[in-house]
Amino acid sequence: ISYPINLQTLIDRLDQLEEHEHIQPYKVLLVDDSDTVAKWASTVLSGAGMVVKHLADPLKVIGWLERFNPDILLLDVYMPQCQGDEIAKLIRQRAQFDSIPIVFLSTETHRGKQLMARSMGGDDFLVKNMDADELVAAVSITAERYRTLRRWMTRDSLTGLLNHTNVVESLAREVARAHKESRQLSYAMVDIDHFKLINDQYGHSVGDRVIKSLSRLLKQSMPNPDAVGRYGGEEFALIWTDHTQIRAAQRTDELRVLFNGLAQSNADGHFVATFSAGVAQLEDGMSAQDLIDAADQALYQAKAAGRNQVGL
Ligand code: GH3
Ligand code: MG
Ligand code: MG
Ligand code: MG
Repeated sequence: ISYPINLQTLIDRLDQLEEHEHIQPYKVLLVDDSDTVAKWASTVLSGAGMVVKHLADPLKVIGWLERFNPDILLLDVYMPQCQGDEIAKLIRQRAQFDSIPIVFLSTETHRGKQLMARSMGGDDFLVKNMDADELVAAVSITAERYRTLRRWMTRDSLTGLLNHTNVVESLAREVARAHKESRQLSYAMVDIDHFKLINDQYGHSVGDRVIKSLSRLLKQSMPNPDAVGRYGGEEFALIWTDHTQIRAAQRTDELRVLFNGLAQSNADGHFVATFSAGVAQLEDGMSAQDLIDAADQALYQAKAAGRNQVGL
């Protein structure tokens, strides 16, 4: 099916929104030695739909940041074991936690001391006698801002798919898991055929729409939306977990047929776009890069053999 351009733009927007449909509740890690404060904050934030984990011992925070992977850390300043701002400083020395906001929650009302704590790596400073609404608003605003930031860092803006860096990281994780647990793993590199011609004949905005229509198809058809990434311009990466090469090639070929069936629209009417793909499977001793290279080699064969086909 094809739609007029303005409607198509709207559909693309909705597609991008789709991913936000399954909004995950914010995960809050609350570090406070006071049970009273912890109980109050936990009740308020859980009541607003958040998932709260309370830690009374600040020295356990690093382990819990890794395990719980919170959207936000609420940190008391005065605790018997150590100061919250010292904890913040320690966390900020580790790049892996850069995208977790730290908000102090303290009875401290002295401006200078608040600023000092923030200079140690805190994003905000909340004073403990606030009302419930204020706490919920402050936590959700900061958590949401960081989520948006993370989304921009990991996703491609044209398609909403994982970007190059993140799909390669995702593949590396799956390669490690497949080796460790002796699972099958295949990888497909998909490349639109003669894409330069599409750009040259119809213009870049039509080219962009072809890229988006393929992204949408791949996102909707893959078992897990994060198994698809935009590897490069008109190149896509498909991670087929628990698939042999043959099975992954069959399923990639089904996608190829579906893509053939889409009518792409330009100013004068419709045209058909095609892709070629190369599929490789993980063998003993192979790295993620080896897998990508093998798929690339198979893609090259598919192109040389006439395009619009899946190579092994
Ligand atoms: P082949 O069948 O061998 O893959 O031919 P091709 O023309 O698709 O191959 P090539 O890789 O040489 O061309 C890809 C082109 O895609 C080059 C580049 O200008 C274009 N391109 C890359 N990213 C984008 C994008 O985001 N939007 C548009 N419209 N074009 C893009
Ligand atoms: Mg305290
Ligand atoms: Mg290419
Ligand atoms: Mg191409």
